[in-house]
Amino acid sequence: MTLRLHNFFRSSTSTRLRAALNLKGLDYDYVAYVLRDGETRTPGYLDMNPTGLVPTLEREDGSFLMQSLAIIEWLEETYPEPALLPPDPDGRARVRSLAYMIACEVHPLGSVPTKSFTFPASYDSLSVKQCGEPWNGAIRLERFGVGVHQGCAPEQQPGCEACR
Ligand SMILES: N[C@@H](CCC(=O)N[C@@H](CS)C(=O)NCC(=O)O)C(=O)O
Repeated sequence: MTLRLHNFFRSSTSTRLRAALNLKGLDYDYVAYVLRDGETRTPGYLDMNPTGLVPTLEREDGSFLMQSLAIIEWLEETYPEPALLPPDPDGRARVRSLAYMIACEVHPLGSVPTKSFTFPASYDSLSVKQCGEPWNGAIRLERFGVGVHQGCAPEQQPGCEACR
């Protein structure tokens, strides 16, 4: 058996893990879930990952890992080459600080629970943008020279992979 990735194609946490797996050149089986259909809230999924979130990595021995950054750290320690982190402590601190900015500050604002509490009746992206502006991690990331997709005009969104 190979690694099995339980994930959702449009989930940013799943995407960061797929990127790490692909950069390391690791083979894995892709197991797809649809979040809005509640497919990660079933007893079977909760047995693998009690948080009901994606991604979950199933290992060769049938055990499971959760939390995308913890899984990426595990990959880095288990399959050190090619390395995802730079060799020097300063470089490692820089990469980790960018990763934590996204995971700790940007991601929670766009998560399903945040959006459903904040905009229970009518969720629209303009309101989310206005609400998120004071904490907009993307702006901080750009100060580090990291390009961030800010979203297309409505008429361009159907053709844009990142907006879909
Ligand atoms: N800190 C977790 C966050 C995982 C997470 O929020 N996953 C989202 C998709 S990006 C999810 O499963 N959402 C479904 C839900 O909240 O019901 C990680 O990095 O793995």
